[in-house]
Amino acid sequence: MKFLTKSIHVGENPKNIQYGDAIYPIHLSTTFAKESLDEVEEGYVYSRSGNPTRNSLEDKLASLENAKYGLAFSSGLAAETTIILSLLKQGDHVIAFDDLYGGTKRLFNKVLNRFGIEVSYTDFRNVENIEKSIKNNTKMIWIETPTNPLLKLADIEEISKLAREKDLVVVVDNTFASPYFQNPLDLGADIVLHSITKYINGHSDVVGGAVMLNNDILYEKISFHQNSIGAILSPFNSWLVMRGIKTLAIRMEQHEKNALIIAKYLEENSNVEKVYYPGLKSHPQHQLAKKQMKGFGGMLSFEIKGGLNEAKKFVENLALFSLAESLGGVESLIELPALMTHSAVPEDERIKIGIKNSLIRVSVGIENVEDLIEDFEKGFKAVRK
Ligand code: P1T
Repeated sequence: MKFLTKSIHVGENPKNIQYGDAIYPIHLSTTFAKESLDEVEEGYVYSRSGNPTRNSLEDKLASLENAKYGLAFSSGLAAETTIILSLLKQGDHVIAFDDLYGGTKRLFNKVLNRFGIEVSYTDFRNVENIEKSIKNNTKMIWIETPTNPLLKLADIEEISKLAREKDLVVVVDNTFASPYFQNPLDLGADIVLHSITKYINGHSDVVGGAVMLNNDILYEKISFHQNSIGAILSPFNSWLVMRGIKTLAIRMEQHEKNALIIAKYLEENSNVEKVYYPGLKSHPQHQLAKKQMKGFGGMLSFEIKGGLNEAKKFVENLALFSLAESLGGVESLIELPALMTHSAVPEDERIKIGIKNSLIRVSVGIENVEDLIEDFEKGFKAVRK
């Protein structure tokens, strides 16, 4: 099946449902009764360990990444935590892209470090930097591509090749691209991770995470810990995400169409210093984007001329773009990484990576793009005043 068909049909199984529901129902029951003690370990037992609605979503999630297995978590960070606690132990070392979602860095630097898991950061745009960072205790390479918020790319295929030689596990946070535009497992990665709070659900009404993978041993470990830690997605949220996924493909097409128009508009704008969008020819890794992605997505960032004051004035004078964290919903959102999503990253580190105070991150929604540009015109006018 092709993507659109899978997103609509996988996990629904109308023929296997008691009343023939055309869409999979919500099973809210926390526990499942048995006829006899001989059956207590058969089928569904307790909803944390397995729930029919969550499992249906997990089948759908797996299909989107061409994966054998899918697992749904209570948040993207819960998925990240579970991956790490399943596969690593005290004394192990992770190499991560230096440009990552601020919350992921907080998890690595302020939580996992207390349990003796060491993370070092480097610029993944050059694979040599990763090679140089490998130590005797390195166990995992943590990729985010495109990165949040600077839209830097890492070559998944190259890095996976290196990791295989060195026996390291490759995790790819595929949140920004969505499974519609990028499939890291097909490029050699071991584990794909999503904040399904974003594009996969797409309607800004569920916080959730997902892990997709093919390897049986890694799956056994992560699913054991998903149950043992208890970081599961609720049945209602699972159902909402099933519903959201059905339009993922057509939403992504529209997100990308709008984002490319806005990126080009910003590139021509005299109030703008620099635009970061992998779909622009001026993006230094545009060729890599064309090689490993099927589309460029709906996220972009830009530096406004001036500094923090100009950036603040711009975002506070928009009507259609809500000033809010998060991304990937049908409605457009805008934020200042320095003060919002990446405020947990120390300022000197932030500046070193390239996240300036004048950086504005945009999650381009699927509204009419002319209306969005008109809104930006208002923002720039307010800045010029
Ligand atoms: O918020 P949560 O569902 O726990 O997902 C965390 C996460 C993981 N990975 C990436 C690339 C992310 O962007 C996020 C969450 N990001 C935001 C809330 C944000 O505004 O960037």
